[in-house]
Amino acid sequence: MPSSFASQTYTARAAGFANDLAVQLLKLMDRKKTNLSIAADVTSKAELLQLADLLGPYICVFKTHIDILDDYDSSVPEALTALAEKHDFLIFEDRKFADIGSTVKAQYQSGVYKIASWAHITNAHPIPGEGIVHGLKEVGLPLKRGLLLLAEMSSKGTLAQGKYSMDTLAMAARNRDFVFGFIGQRRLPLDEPEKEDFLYLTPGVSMAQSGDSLGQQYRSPEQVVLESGCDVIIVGRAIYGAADPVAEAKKYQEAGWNAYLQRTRRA
Ligand code: S5P
Repeated sequence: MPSSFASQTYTARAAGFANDLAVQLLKLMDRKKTNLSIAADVTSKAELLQLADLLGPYICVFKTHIDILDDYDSSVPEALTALAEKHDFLIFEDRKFADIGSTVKAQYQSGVYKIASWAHITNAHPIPGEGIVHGLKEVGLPLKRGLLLLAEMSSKGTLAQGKYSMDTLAMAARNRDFVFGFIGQRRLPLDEPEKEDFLYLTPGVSMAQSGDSLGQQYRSPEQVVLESGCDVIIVGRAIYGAADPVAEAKKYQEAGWNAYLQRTRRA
């Protein structure tokens, strides 16, 4: 580390992506000078929309778990979309699909949440095999959406490691029109030197804690971006749980951005 791709600017890397949304995200990050994503794991729509409005100026991606809202209704995606336009960020529904292609297709398109109709980005576990990507792609590609695969997880004892993670990369490489990156803990090159670029979005980030009581494990923005070559830091409780979430978001934005500048300069 850093690989040849990780040492380039986000904008320079945009040309190497087949998925439109990845191109949009890479350019957005340089334009806004942020590689911060907020994991807004709150349970009321008022809190969720307030976080999106308050933190919108400092983030590139707003990550939701829409199914934890106690008071969800169809006005939520509409309001979130308006805030995404106002503040120039993308919406990532962290749905972690994990079923056969036919089922995930229905889960993505239909039901209460109709995720595909509003979430620019969603993600899936590769555990069922490649049919999961094909099913989601049938719905998402015509809508110009993008998919991330979970190659690794931040939690203690995760089974997503070793060959499983490398096979996940190979699955993504066969579906570059739709899959533009990973949820992962470090850049995992398929080939050395890397032939194809992917984006790595990384949760498990805190500057204050090393973990929680339920197996979450944290690293600093520097460890994630500079040492592990990841592209986007995903920060949840460390920001929305702070007394002043805006001040905290600014700190994480600055730390993530400085790590990226150092990474691209030292090449
Ligand atoms: O490996 C993972 C993958 C994800 S998407 N580990 C994670 O923690 N996440 C998500 O990131 C998790 O679902 C939560 O929304 C967020 C981390 O939240 P925090 O409060 O621990 O920062």
